[in-house]
Amino acid sequence: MTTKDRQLSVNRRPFNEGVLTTDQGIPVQDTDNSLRAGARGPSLLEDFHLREKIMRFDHERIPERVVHARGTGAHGVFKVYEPLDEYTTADFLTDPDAETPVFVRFSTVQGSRGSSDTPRDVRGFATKFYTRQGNFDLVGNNMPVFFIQDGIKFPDLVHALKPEPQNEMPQAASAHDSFWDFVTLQPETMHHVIWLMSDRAIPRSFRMMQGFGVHTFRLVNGQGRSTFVKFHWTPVLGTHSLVWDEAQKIAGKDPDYNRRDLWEAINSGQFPSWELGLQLIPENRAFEFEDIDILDPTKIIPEELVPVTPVGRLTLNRNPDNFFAETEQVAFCVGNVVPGIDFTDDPLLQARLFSYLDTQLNRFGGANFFQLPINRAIAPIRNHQQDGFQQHEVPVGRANYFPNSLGGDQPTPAGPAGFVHYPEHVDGPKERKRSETFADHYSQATLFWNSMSSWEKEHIIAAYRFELGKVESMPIRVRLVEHLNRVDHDLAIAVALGIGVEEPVKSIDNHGRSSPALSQANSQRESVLSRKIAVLVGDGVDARIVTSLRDTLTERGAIVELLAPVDGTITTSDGLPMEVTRAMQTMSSVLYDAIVVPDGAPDLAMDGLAVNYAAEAFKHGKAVGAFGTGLGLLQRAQIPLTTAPADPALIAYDEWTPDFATEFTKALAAHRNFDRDIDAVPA
Ligand code: HDD
Repeated sequence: MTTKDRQLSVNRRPFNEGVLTTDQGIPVQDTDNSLRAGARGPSLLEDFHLREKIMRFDHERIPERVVHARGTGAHGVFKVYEPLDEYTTADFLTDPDAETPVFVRFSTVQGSRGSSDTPRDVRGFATKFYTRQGNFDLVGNNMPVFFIQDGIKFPDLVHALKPEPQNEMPQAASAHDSFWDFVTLQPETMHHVIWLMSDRAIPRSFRMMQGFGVHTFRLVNGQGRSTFVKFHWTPVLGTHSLVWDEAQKIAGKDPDYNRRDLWEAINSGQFPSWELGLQLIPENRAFEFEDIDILDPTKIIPEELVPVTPVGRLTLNRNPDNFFAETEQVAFCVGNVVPGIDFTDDPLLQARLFSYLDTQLNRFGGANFFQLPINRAIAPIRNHQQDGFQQHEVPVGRANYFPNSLGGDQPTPAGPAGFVHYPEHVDGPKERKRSETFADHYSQATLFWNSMSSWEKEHIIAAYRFELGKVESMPIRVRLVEHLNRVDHDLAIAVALGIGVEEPVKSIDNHGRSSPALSQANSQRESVLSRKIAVLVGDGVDARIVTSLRDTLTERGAIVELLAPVDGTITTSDGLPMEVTRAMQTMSSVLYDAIVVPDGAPDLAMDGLAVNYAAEAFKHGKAVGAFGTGLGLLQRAQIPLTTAPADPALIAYDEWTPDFATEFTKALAAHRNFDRDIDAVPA
């Protein structure tokens, strides 16, 4: 149990215990009938239980977050590997014995609170570290750059991105005119937009996405020396994505897809984990990078220039007890930093320092939201701030000011032991002006494009085509192609071809640089941990083989579900009943990472739904396996069983052998085979 957990336990109240009472603790006689003047008469105003119950219901909602409204969270711990005293005094980064409690909230950006988990969107990755020196909030995203360079453009960006004002459409989608109008008029967005068009925008799982602090921050050590830093979270399970067709279908089949995935993984003890990595840049190297101003949040510092040093491990190990109390009420503020961590002059970061505190006042209706159990620091809070809506504490004493003699002059400022702002020297005229060093908007979009594998490039082209295909204004489409032409000529042509825009004339040469770390094709592909497999079964399958397959995959950490035409049991080849997990109708191939069709139930090949499971899984690049009569189903799904070169994710055996499980595991770990030819498969 962490310190935070112990602190939270004071506020836990079981839902299901004892006698029903009012909010005043008065036992309730009957909660099904209001107090009436006669059984058929009018309700009486004096019915305090009725009034309270309805009043409480009427007031259940608080304003949803203006962005990142849809999200889910979990508790966990962070541990640093080695003391980082050389760079920072932050206690949680210098004491390898310290297990710092954390709460992490993942989110989408555009959609409202009830929207689906899988739109094409940026994902938020916000971490509250409850350190012994107070709360540190690292409020990042799963993409390392941002759309705009100055926070003053944030309202414009968000207005353009969110549903349009005249009809509140489309929900949770960037594929509409106002978004593309804005971004094509604001070319600093081009780098982030190409990330948004990549598969990064449709993560397979929150557990399989990176996180980034985006801005350059500062670490400050005991001698007052500052080092610029960029924060990276790298998922132990690798960085993996869905495909767009799949993401759209999941939005209907299971809008809670990512939320459920996190919840189930934690409940089943498969605790998701990320490594914290730092890119450390000594002050005197800040101007060393050609074309990159470290204060510009639309730029990365490629790992080839500054490597990412792994420094610690985050593990999420406990689901919240209550969604509203914890996940909805958690209030992140970018301004929450601890001694040893400080800000930089990145103009996006500077605006965020205002916005987060301000928005929490709107969400909570007052300044005491820091007292809510989920937001409360584990460090002692002592000051002379007071009163306001919802004061939960009872401050005792009379000296509510400083200095004072009536209270022993306490609490006393800590002096140099407190948070000392880094004494950065600043000098300049007041002016509304952007630095010339922020002027390059294309070369890192090109870097990203160049770093993609061929299938990633195909997915990006398809995404631009999809999005711009929904844009009604032709001039906006044309403008986008003009911008892409400055990123890469071939990309511009490919997109233009798909959206009815004339091929542009080549205007610039691609600089040819790439950064392999940017490609998801280079991510970890060894583990099948928590991968979900649907085994399609029907009457006649061999129980021994199905059980052996299931056991082998389960032992390796995968989750195997047996799906049959109807729920309940099937009759296996030895005439005995075998319990299935669910009926095929209640699920869908898009909710699984892989499909297996075993021998013994040839009738399944005549079941359109079963055939669709296989066809769709194949279309989405997933591992598809079959043996014996199972092959017949793949044939009906028009899956080419005799492709050359062999498809490593198509495991087709004439009969069962234990090798099948081994080969299938390999294919599953590889996540997807996007190199297969899927165009002919109808799904
Ligand atoms: Fe923001 C929420 C991430 C720029 C203003 N933002 C919010 C959340 C995340 C981010 C993850 C959800 C926090 C949660 O789970 O409660 N935002 C970012 C990143 C940015 C960024 C990585 C750029 C690097 N944001 C940004 C700017 C502004 C805001 C420039 C305003 C000037 N963001 C907000 C906000 C939100 C928010 C309006 C809405 C709800 C909240 O803060 O708590 O204040």
